[in-house]
Amino acid sequence: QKFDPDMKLANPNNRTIEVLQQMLEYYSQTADQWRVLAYRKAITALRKQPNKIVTRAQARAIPGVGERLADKIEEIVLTNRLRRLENTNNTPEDLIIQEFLGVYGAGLPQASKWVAQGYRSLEDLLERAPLTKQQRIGVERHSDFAQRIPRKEVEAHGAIVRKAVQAVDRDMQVIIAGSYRRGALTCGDVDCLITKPGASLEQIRTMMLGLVVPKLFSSGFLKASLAISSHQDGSKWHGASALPGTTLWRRIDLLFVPDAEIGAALIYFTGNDIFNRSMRLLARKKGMCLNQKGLYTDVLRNQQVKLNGGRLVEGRDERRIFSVLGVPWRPPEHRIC
Ligand code: DCP
Ligand code: MG
Ligand code: MN
Repeated sequence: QKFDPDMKLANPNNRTIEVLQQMLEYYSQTADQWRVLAYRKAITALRKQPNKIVTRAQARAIPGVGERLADKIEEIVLTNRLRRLENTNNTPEDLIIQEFLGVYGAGLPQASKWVAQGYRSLEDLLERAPLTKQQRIGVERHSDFAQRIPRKEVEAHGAIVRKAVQAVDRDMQVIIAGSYRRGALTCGDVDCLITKPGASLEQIRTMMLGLVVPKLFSSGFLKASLAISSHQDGSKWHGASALPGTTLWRRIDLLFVPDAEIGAALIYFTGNDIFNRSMRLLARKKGMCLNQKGLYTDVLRNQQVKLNGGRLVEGRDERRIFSVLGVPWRPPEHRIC
């Protein structure tokens, strides 16, 4: 269900949702994925309520709202605010950690470590902290990477990658996935799936890392590499790119996908992450396993622990993965949970 600004005005739980949204944003910066999930569920559920939810009991009666969240909803309605929210932003350390979490590649452990070591600002990090090459880029380009990318610009980045890819091999394909494929008007990064009919991962990776990526660096489009999976079945290159004549760096992910896995990869990299989670959960309930490589059946589990990987049912055909799971086809624009 997409967020509709007109709905926001009409929704009687507008203010509550707004405060919960702020909490969600806070938790999504602390890598507390369970809380993020709980808040997202509660917000989605509240949006569907025709009446204003005022008491803890009313909130508790909504599916998807647990006890602790019900308490918070009541507190928001009564006080028009949430104490916890003020506490979370209270200490200066918290604010600094939040700023540091915006650095590409820095998770909570790294961000807290920097604070514990006495660094107080991005300038501090740049001047005094021992940074890896990638961390330095993350800090220097912090404000670039924080900016959303308009859809048209995502397309332009994709087109440059496609041109370079197809100059090497006419049959290679570039599909822009992620929030772009879900129809978002602005995106956090550019997610490019690189594939080719009949090709293996090895073939695609060799072509990309050996020819295309170096070429895109020398043409000046690629600016920096931030993460490359170097292990044997490594399948990604994360970095930064800029359109010709511009100075703004964007985050770009190149994801190498063998033909046999393109359907499962399309599902995984289209997301969103919550939609993925519910698809994986559904697969598990049916004794199957869904990951970014395929849908597997006859997976033997003993108390949650996977005993064997199962048998591949489908990896290539996105629609067929939906139908084997018994899920009616959902176009990417509707995969927002
Ligand atoms: N993904 C996932 N779980 C994660 C990270 C990613 O399932 N922990 C999947 C779902 C995402 C997709 O990969 O939709 C792409 O990841 P991004 O981080 O690029 O997220 P989006 O493209 O969805 O959003 P944004 O516009 O912020 O890039
Ligand atoms: Mg993305
Ligand atoms: Mn991405």
